[in-house]
Amino acid sequence: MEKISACIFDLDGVVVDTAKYHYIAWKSLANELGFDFTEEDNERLKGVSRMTSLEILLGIGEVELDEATKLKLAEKKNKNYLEYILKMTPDEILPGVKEFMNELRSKGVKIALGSASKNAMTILNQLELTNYFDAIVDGTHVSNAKPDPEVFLKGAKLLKVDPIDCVVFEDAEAGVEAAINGNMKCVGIGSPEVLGKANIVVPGFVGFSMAQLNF
Ligand code: B16
Ligand code: MG
Repeated sequence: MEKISACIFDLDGVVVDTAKYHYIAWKSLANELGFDFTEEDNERLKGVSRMTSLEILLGIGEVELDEATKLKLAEKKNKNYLEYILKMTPDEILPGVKEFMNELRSKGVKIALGSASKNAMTILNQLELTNYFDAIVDGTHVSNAKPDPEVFLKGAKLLKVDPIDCVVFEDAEAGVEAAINGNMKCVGIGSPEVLGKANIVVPGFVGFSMAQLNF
């Protein structure tokens, strides 16, 4: 096995399923604007920033708005989304995640977060997971969205490890590309059809261990 100094985790879709709450909040906004927003549409928002998500949603509804209105709508959606987030509990951590993180800790592998979300700190606190991370980089710290590798490279820098010795865990295609663009290894969490560029793709963390990081 090659040297692995750090594992960098995406948040939504890897550590926790917040996509369902994003969906409720975006759908409610779309309905207010007079059009429907399906679960299939919601797939297009995974891993994408809040404002880009809004642009995609408005494109689906063929609605054109000025910048000030867009900012207000994004804020409104986030307020609604936060009502769900603030009710989350540690039970919502996806199965196997904590066990794998405990293994990493016991083997001296550093752990970082690399998420597009500006609500990452709130979510980690709700999940009581904040203390598991040696470094946290989220949507409030970066100016370039995935597939730009900025979020992961910042994590590696904070941990003082070489990108080549990092493994990224990602559920979105743009996130897998960001890892590759950062010269990091990547485990895709989800389906091989979408995440085929990752070194390996697994459905989730149940039964997952460092032994599988042998690529
Ligand atoms: P927020 P990740 C991403 O999280 C979500 O996948 C994406 O759907 C969301 O639009 C984005 O965070 C921004 O979230 O509105 O909370 O800032 O997968 O990068 O952890
Ligand atoms: Mg994600």
